[in-house]
Amino acid sequence: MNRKAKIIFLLGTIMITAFTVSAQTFTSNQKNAEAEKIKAACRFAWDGYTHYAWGYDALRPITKQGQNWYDVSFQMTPVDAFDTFILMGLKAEANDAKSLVLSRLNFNVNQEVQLFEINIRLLGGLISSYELDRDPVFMNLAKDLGRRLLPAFHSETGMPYRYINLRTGKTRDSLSNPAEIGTYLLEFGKLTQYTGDSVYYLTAKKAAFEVFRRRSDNDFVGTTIDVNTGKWKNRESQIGARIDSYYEYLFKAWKLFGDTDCYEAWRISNKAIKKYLLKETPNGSFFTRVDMNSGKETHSYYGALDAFYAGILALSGDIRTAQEIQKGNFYMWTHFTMEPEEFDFKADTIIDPAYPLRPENLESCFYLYRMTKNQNYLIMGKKMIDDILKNCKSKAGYAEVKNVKTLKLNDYMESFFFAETLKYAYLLFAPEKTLDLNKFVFNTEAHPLKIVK
Ligand code: DMJ
Repeated sequence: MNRKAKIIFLLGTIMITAFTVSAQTFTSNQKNAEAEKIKAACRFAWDGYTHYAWGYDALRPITKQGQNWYDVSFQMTPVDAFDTFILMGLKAEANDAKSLVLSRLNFNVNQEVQLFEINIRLLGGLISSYELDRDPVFMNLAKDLGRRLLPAFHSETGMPYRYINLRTGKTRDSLSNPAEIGTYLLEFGKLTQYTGDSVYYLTAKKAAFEVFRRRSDNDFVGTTIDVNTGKWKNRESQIGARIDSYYEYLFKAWKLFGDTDCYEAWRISNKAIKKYLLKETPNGSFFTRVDMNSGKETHSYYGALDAFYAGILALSGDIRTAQEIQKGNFYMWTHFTMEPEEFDFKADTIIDPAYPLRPENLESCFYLYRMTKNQNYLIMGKKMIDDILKNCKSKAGYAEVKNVKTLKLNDYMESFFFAETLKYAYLLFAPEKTLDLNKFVFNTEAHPLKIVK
């Protein structure tokens, strides 16, 4: 190449580079506009709830009705939504939600509930609401609920039953799983902080470690276990449904409370996860499923729930692996119109075609953006948000997708759409000071809890 050609080539390269970077750069005005768009979506969804489902657990946005989980309402949507409204600065919506919670939420009812869901959505939501708003009624409700949940742990091993009656304390269903056994450390630890009673944290920690000490020689846990006999009933190991937040809470109990036992359990588990489950492919990295004893692959399935792990790795400082997984997460989202609940990453085929408004992919995108400031995560996040707002929008809110191939909708809006999906989407574009990750840790339902010094 002669001198002139070299200069032209160099200039061309500079221009292409400059164009690529500027095309991928969000100005602060553009970030504001994205944040405002998500706030508007949140207002629209809440309007639907207030018009058609006021006081119910959830909204059915297509037929415009309310729906409860049980015979009585536990105000799932307002509890889950309150802290999101606070973070978004939606004052009127926060007041609405608060008035419902304070005037209607009552745990003194003869009703059996699922311990895990009540803990992550309601107990986590109430504690977080108290920490952001300081109204003592939130904390009184949390303490009352926590006390009613404790008898669930009175099994032969200390691992909890899946269901408990809030008034009688009667328990049911000893066949549980690591997520439904190990996801209490954060909420119960906070109860210990606010009641001064160590029973909460000790109970939650014992349960999680009863799972951990039954791990295989490969350091894996299975998917189903009997909380009385302590025997594994399903030995498939993976990081998605029924196991996910067990790992999440081991790591986050260290972040929130500085519990080094939990960190060590997470470190050992994470080493096994990375050694046996993590699979690199040209489309990004995915986690596979194995038999907990042999380590042999059972299914090469990966899905919406598994996507959270990139966020945990990003928080832990393992950015390189997190980035590879997020590449896989985004492939899963874009390859099939929208993210399916589960796909076979080797066969590249869908196993479960639903998209029930899940947050995990956006959640990991949010953590990676915070940790790297790489604009690509804003681009990824925007694509996912735009797909949700376009494909899930219905008459009075946002509906689950029954099948990502046909985009047919299902008449239900999960409360975690407010608690998590919209929150992570908003925080991705909002100024960092809106939520400082040095001061807060999110529970698995994205309720921010203040880090205890
Ligand atoms: C939420 O209830 C929680 O994030 C839970 O840990 C897993 N699934 C849903 C959201 O997908």
